Amino acid sequence: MQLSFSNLQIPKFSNLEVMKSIKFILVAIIVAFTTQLGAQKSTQTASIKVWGNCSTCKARIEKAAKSAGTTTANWNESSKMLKITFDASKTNIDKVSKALAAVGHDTEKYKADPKVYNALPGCCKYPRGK
Ligand SMILES: [Cu+2]
Repeated sequence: MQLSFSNLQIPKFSNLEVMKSIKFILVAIIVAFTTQLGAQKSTQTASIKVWGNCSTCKARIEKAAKSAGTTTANWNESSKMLKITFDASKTNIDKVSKALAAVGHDTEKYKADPKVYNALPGCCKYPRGK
């Protein structure tokens, strides 16, 4: 009796403790992993070519990029390059390019609708290939 008691009770008890510890460790790992994922903002940077002319274009381009979800947007009038930073879970180059075409600015991915382009102020009518 004494032998079976110690053989059965003590191992059972310690197994339970081991199980509890394993559960605790697993939960801790999951929590740590999830927290890390949440904290890791997948910030990306990109440069896209956007056709435009002047400082009015610059303002329009940067506003459109930000409205499409970029964190920062900086268009260079002479190089025609738009530098953006964005959270990849919120937006992407495709979305930004579409937003730019929607306000009249051609990108390599999307061209602006001729109606929208024609409605731009004269100073903003950047040269357009056919
Ligand atoms: Cu302009």
